[in-house]
Amino acid sequence: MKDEITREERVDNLKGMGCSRKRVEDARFTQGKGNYVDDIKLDGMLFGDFVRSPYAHARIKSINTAAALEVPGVLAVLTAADLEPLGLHWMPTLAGDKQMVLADGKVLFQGQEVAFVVAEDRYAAADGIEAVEVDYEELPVLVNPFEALQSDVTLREDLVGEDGSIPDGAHGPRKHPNHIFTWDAGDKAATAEVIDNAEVVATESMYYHRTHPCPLETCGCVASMDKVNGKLTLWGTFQAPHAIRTVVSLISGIEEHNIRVISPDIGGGFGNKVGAYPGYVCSVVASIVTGKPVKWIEDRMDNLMTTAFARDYHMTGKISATKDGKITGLHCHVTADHGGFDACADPTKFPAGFMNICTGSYDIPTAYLEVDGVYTNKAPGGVSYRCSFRVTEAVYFIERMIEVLAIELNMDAAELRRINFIKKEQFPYTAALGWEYDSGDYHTAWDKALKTVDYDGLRAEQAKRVEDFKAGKTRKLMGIGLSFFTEIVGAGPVKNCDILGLGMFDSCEIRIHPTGSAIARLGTISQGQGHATTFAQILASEIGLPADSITIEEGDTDTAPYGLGTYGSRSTPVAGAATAMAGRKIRAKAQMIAAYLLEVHDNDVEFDVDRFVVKGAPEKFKTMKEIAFAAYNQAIPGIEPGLEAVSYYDPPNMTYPFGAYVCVMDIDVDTGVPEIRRFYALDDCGTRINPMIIEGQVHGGLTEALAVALGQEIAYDDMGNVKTGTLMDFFLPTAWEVPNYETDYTVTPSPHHPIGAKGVGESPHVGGVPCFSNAVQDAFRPFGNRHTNMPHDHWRIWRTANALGLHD
Ligand code: MCN
Ligand code: CUM
Repeated sequence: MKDEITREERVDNLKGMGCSRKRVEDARFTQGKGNYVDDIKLDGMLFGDFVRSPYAHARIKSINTAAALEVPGVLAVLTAADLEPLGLHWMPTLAGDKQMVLADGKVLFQGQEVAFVVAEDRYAAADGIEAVEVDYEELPVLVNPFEALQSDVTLREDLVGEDGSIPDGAHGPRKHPNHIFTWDAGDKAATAEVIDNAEVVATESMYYHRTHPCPLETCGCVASMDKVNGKLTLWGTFQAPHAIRTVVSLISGIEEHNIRVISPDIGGGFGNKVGAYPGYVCSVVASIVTGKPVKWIEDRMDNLMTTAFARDYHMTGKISATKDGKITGLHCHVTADHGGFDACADPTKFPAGFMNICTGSYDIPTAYLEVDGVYTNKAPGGVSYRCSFRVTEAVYFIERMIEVLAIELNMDAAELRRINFIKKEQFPYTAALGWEYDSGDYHTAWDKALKTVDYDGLRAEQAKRVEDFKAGKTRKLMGIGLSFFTEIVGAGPVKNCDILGLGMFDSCEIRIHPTGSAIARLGTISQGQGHATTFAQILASEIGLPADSITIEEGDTDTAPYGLGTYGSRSTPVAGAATAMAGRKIRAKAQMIAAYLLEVHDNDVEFDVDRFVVKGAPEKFKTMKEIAFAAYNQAIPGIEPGLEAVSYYDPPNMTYPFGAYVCVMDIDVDTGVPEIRRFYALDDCGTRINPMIIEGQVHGGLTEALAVALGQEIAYDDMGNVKTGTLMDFFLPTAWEVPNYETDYTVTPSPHHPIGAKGVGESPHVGGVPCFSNAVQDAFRPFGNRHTNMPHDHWRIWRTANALGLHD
């Protein structure tokens, strides 16, 4: 048989790995045909909403629901007293703590859920909420974790013995009633010794402020209990639908096979939708009580004020080096503000996430990290916002410490990085705090970045600008922001990563249909990352069927294989690997079918793009389409009919993507307005599946980095009032503030991942925040600036200029 088309054309037809295939999801999204939770409308569906606490810390003396129950359309009002007999007034958090579902005796943060009003529609629920009378007695408020650790006000009375004793928490001993855990890594004594005897030491304290990912779609769910069949269906904004099913089963007692959890389209997750919220529990209970479906959807203020915040890390560092800039040791202490309940969503053994990657991209022989978690009167959460489990904090910390050390050494910060990078030949590299970096080539990436932006030219221009400024010729300073980051994503190896005891493997199940098209289902769930597009590309390359003929389905626990969901940029490293492995099982069976059809031995055929060919006789082949059909219509001795496969993949290690970013900024010292002139981002995420999707991820992550570095903050006043609970006060960048990003890449495959891919979803955020911040700080370096805290909004930048005497 003669080919009609060339081999290259056959490759192109697959739209497999490496192709900038257009997003298949966008057909529905761009036409308003997405199906989000709030689009779900069921017969007789009710609406539930919360009475929330106006106080950050108060005792609840009484709740009177009588007037609310009189409001037309209100059907029920749930309080902790109603949930208590069911054992549902508290729920477990993903961090081993427990959290009130509805206020039980007291409230611990502003906006906390106090009562759940169930009504015929959202409007009646709102009227009902107004009519619930709650009598509060205000208590002293603690919003500063350092004060909380000294205070004699106990926030969590449930965690103190009657005799005043302090029982251990989920992560060991606690040293104060408001203390959650101490977690450490590395060699404390050796690090102290190295730093004490070092030629040069730089010390700095920094605060990575509290912020919020603010997805366009807020959190919500619809619970529908079918009492006849005993089946509960729960639609919701879940980044981990299977884990939610298990949690719902464990806390409700409903058997897991009778629970179906569905994540429909999700309008952005960014970690905000990993945890379990009181709204889920109350909706389920309300549906069971009323026998009707119940919907709960947060409004914007609810979302900003109460669901998973990000960061709130107070970090103090010491970094030591030789006179010529070789780093010898690193010490980091963190005071971590977790709010009223420890509801972080880290792997169990890592209460501070992967903060112990804080040695960054550098070969630092000795290091020590210690983290103290603290309760305060703020909303719970802590792991969200493209954070890779606190890697944003870790990278911000080390990239600021490097800059401060460069000042101390009076050295160029790019050069200081270069001489300390882990070298290509050192991989796999075991860091002082324990992680084994799989692969990297930092010098190549750094040199490419610096060359592309003409780093030396920029520094010369900056020096000239300083001269001009001093001579009164300009009021604008120039900052060159540098950052080099190493991420750790793909949680994770079951041996050290679990959430609530569930090992963090992931999965893919493939069914090939007789006509040569397919459906693949995964344990992950896209929230905008384009999985339906990219996972089909992995399969296209693995099994030789066009990506356009492969449906990817996620998010329905009745159909998808068990997986831990999408966060920590784990989908590609874990579920992507499962996809490739399941594809290879398909291919292995296809090989046997092909050999049978071609009447040769299995070993005499080989895979070639979209077919198996007889070795040495390329004109003799069977296409995957033909093989698929044969799997269903031929009786092949020794081979079962059908063509299906499933893979559960436990990754042997995490993946370690990295990148080199440069930001060039002009700052008007009189207005404090920064103008981003250039932003260059080089990312290395190993094998690239879809360059266009990667670029989209990078643009999104950088824009969120800009937001966090330059203005976004969840700020509290001393009374625990959230000062930034609306989009009037909470900065969301628009096209107006966002610069034109230049993206670039190198490719250093992961040696242990079946296709060499590393994650990328969070990289631009992790690397972007220090890059923007360093640009601001660098502009002021010639005038004596060492460190100022984010967010660098216009007011704070102006104050920095003022404090440095630049307005005199
Ligand atoms: N990709 C690729 N080649 C690679 C790596 C990734 O083409 N070498 C593609 C993937 O196939 C996938 C996308 O890039 O389509 C992101 O993949 P990955 O890095 O594996 O991250 P996840 O899919 O696990 O997404 C999670 C990550 C996280 S944790 C946050 S937070 C975040 C982020 O993704 N939330 C997002 N990006 C987001 N983007 C959107 N639009 N919405 C969110 O909520
Ligand atoms: Cu930490 S935000 Mo993402 O892991 O969903």
